[in-house]
Order: sequence, then structure tokens, then C-alpha cells
Amino acid sequence: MSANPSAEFARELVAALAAHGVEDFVLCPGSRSGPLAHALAEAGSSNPPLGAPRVNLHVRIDERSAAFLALGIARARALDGDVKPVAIVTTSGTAVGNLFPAVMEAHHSGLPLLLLTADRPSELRGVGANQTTDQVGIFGTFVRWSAEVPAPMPGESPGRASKVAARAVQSAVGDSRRDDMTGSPGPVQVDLEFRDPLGSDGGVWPDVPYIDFSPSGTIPIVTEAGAPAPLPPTTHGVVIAGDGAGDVARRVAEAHGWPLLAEPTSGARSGVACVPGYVDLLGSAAGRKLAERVHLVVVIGRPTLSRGISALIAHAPTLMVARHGARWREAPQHAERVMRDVPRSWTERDGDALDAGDLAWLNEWKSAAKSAHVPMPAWGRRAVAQTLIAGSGEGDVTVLGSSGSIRAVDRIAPAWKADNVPTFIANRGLSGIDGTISTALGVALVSRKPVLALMGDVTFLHDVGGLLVGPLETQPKLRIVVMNDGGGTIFSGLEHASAPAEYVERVFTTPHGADIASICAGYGVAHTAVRSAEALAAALAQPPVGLEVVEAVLQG
Ligand SMILES: Cc1ncc(C[n+]2csc(CCOP(=O)(O)OP(=O)(O)O)c2C)c(N)n1
Ligand SMILES: [Mg+2]
Repeated sequence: MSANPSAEFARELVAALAAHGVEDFVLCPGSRSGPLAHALAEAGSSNPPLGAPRVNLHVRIDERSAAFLALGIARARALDGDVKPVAIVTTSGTAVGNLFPAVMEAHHSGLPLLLLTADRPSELRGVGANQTTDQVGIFGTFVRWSAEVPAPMPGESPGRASKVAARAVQSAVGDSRRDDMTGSPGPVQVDLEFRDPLGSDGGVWPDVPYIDFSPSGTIPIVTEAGAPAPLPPTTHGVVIAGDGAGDVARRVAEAHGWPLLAEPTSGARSGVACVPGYVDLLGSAAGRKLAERVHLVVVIGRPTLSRGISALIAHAPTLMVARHGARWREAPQHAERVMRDVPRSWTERDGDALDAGDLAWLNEWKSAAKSAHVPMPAWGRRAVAQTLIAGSGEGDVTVLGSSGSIRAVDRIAPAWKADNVPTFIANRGLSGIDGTISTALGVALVSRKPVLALMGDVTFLHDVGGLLVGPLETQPKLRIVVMNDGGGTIFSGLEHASAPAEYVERVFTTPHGADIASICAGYGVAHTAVRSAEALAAALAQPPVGLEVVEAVLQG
């Protein structure tokens, strides 16, 4: 019998999580979570003790950034088809609340996060004890499952932590085999009571079993709502590829000879049907005329970027939706069909091969897009995006911030070759400007190549604490390009801009006057300022060796 049941339980939990495939742990410091911290210090060291699992441990001070770091890791792993939960460990109290923004994004994006929140034991809750709050179930409907785990007791036989771990992992990855598992990945909270003592006991690591909660037998995977849905025959179709669409969107468009309007994070911006200049086109009179002649809109993935696309969807005479992401049930109400995945029949064409007549519609879109192209100034957001894209090669990964950054890329990115589409990643679940540096760092931590990130100045400042990567931590190779235009300039293009200029500036643009070079110096992060496309190209020429900031100065 151990004198320290908390330490024993924590070791079993970490071992069981690892046995169920959890490889990455992000830990924030605290005393109540101490048992887990001690266990993870061992498992995450370069030389773990006998019997301990090997895990990737990342330690961060700020729980809000830590949670986005975990989200970035989960995002990058999911891109490789590797859906494994990333665990985050926090102490009790406000620490837990700081996880909320990333949990919301993970919920909407369908990414598996395991929130291991330490708590006081029941006798210390509701009696005014320090750093104690109602944190069980605090994430409400934003988690797939939440568990309240009573404090380990002296003399308790092992096994309880393993069961919790198995169930938590299976809920987070969206195992559809149980009623309480939703079939779609997402966050899970495991609230863990720990009673003193919370310190290390130097105990041995247990052998843990792999527990499968699912009944045996074949798994019915729901792929579509309702009957199989062939696409109605029409020459005037359009395929919209939103976030998470995948290459299948290109194949659907090419099979029918329909124009493909593909957002940067769709993974489908390629091939002969792709109309890269669609944003400027849909904003032009010629584009609006073309849009009126559309009979069928096929939406694959979840588009979030431009009003032209929203209008096309809203006015679609016939709308077919597939792969609308984790919240596929929230697809537009007027959709004829909503499919969880793209039916194979959509990528096949009945009857003859496409002839010139079939391609006339597509060619009309392509030539109209060329004419609608809005000339680009030599220096500005689009020039930055263009320079960045021109310098990126095969297999490159770029994280895009919300607001002007992702939209600049959407406006100017070309159609790539289908077998050589660079990867763009963004938090489009809720399109927040928060946690972007940390998300990018998470992506960089698991990426095989150095990663690039592009974001606005307000977005950068929002998560500037994410720059804090302690000297004992794995140093990611990430170059952050910040477009510094002195505030949130997206708003000057929206309806708010008609208010008096000084009001708009103060309450929407929010000028900050921050000196990004000094901030970087404070965090020990390399910084370069550039004021032209040529200087930016030179700054991007060599891959980053660590964490670096390139400030593209766009104001004044
Ligand atoms: C967490 C969060 N808070 C507020 C917003 C609203 N918002 C959208 S864009 C934006 C300004 C972004 O400014 P910046 O990063 O400089 O990009 P720019 O608009 O200049 O391209 C704000 C505050 C948001 N999306 N997310
Ligand atoms: Mg800005």
C-alpha cells in the first residue's frame, strides 16, 4: 500500500493515457495538479524511469496559450489522419477557465483535447477553501464528455485511473460505438480530485491494460443523412470548397466541369476547374451576374471567408452540402441534402466525357475572373501574402490568422497542381483572433518541416504571451510574419466605417502603439522589420532556425 495514493493514481492515469495513444501533454504549473506534474516530469524526461511511458511534454505558464498550443498539435496531427487526443494539465481555479477559448474552437473544429483539470477533494469544495470553484462540467455543451473523478484513497486497488483514461480517450476521438460517444472528435474534461499529500513519492510505474469500452462487432459508420443523393444533372453548377474540404472537392468539380471556388484551408485549391480569382470576381458586377445563373451549389467543407460565397450559398436554387466539419448538422437549412462525407457518385459523371459545350460555363467563369482582377499595390497585405506564397514550396505548412491575413491569401493564391498543394491551417471553427501564435507553435512542434505563420498585428498582440517558450522546452522552428498596419483594419471595410473616423479608430481599429521589436527582444525572439516585398522575400529566403518574427510594416 502506498503512502501517496495521489502519486500512484497519477502514474496510472498517465500510463493508461499513453497506452490509449496519447503522446502529447501540455502542462501548466500548479500545486493541486502536482501528482500529474511529477508523473509527467518522469515520463516526459529524456531518460524516463523503468516502466514509465515515453511522452512528449510541453510546459507553458499561461493556460490559455497552453490550450491553443495543444489545439495546434491536435490540428497538425489530424491533418496527417492521426486523430489522437492532446492532453492539457492544469491546477484548480481560474486556470481551468483559461482553457475555454481553445475548448470552444476544438468543439467547433472537431479536434480531440483532453482537459485534465486538478481539483480539491470534496471536503474542501463549497466551504470557502482557497482556489476552489465549481469547475466540474464548467465547459457545458462544449465537451463531448466530462467526468468527475473522486480523490484516490489510501489502500484503493489500482484500475480506476485506467478506466477513466480509456473512456476519456474514446470519447475525445469520437468513437461512435457507444451511445454517449458522438462519433465526432472533440474536447473532454476529466476533473481530478487530489487530496494531500501532492508531492512525489518516487514510486514504481504500473503495468496498465488497454481497455476497450466498445461492444465487439462491426461499427455502423453513418456517412449520410437520408437516402443516397446523386447530384442533379446541370451544366450550371458551382463547387465551393471550404475549410476541411479536401482534394475530393476538386475531383467533384472536374468530373462535372463546374467552377471550383476553393478557400485556402480547403486543401482543394488546385486543378483545371479551380477559379483562383473568385473573391474579386464575386465582388464585381460581372461575377454577380454569373452567380444569378447558377442552378446548383455544391458545398464541401465549411466556407467562412467571403460575403460573395455566403450570397452564392444563400441564393442557391439547389444546395448540396457535404463534410461541413464537426458541426455538419448545422449546415444551411435550405440544403437539399447534407452528407457527412462526399458520396463516391459525386466524383463520377454519368454518360459521355465532358465536351466543349460542358466546359463553356467553366471557361466563362475563368475569363470573367481574369477581367475582374483588381490591380495590386506593390506593398500591402496582398503583396505580403503573394511574397509568402511565391516563396513556399512543396510540403510547406502555413498557419493563417483570422481577419485580413487569411483573406489576403484567399484573394491572391493561385490554383496549384493537384499533387503539390501547400497546406494552410487556420482556426476557422470560430475564427477567433486569439491563440494564433500558440496554435502555430503547436503545429510547428509536430511538423516535419519549419512552419510559417501569417497574422495581423492585433492577432499577434492578443496571444503575444505565446512567444514565451522556456529554455527547458523543445524549441519549435516557426517564422511568424506579422502584418503591422497599426490595428484591426478589417473593420474599415465593413459597415462600421460610416461612423465618424475618430470613433471608428478608437473602438474598432484599436490602435495599440506597441513596439513589436521590443516585445520580441523581451521574449528573446529574433525580429526583423521589412518595408518592401523584396525585403520580405529576402527575409523568407532561408528557413527559420528557431522562433522568429518578421514584421511587415504596412503603416506610415
Ligand atoms: C477572440 C476574438 N476577439 C475579437 C474578434 C473580432 N475581430 C475580428 S478581426 C479583429 C481585428 C484583427 O486585427 P489584425 O489582427 O490586426 O488584422 P487586420 O484586421 O488588421 O487584418 C477583431 C478584433 C475575434 N475574431 N476574435
Ligand atoms: Mg492589423
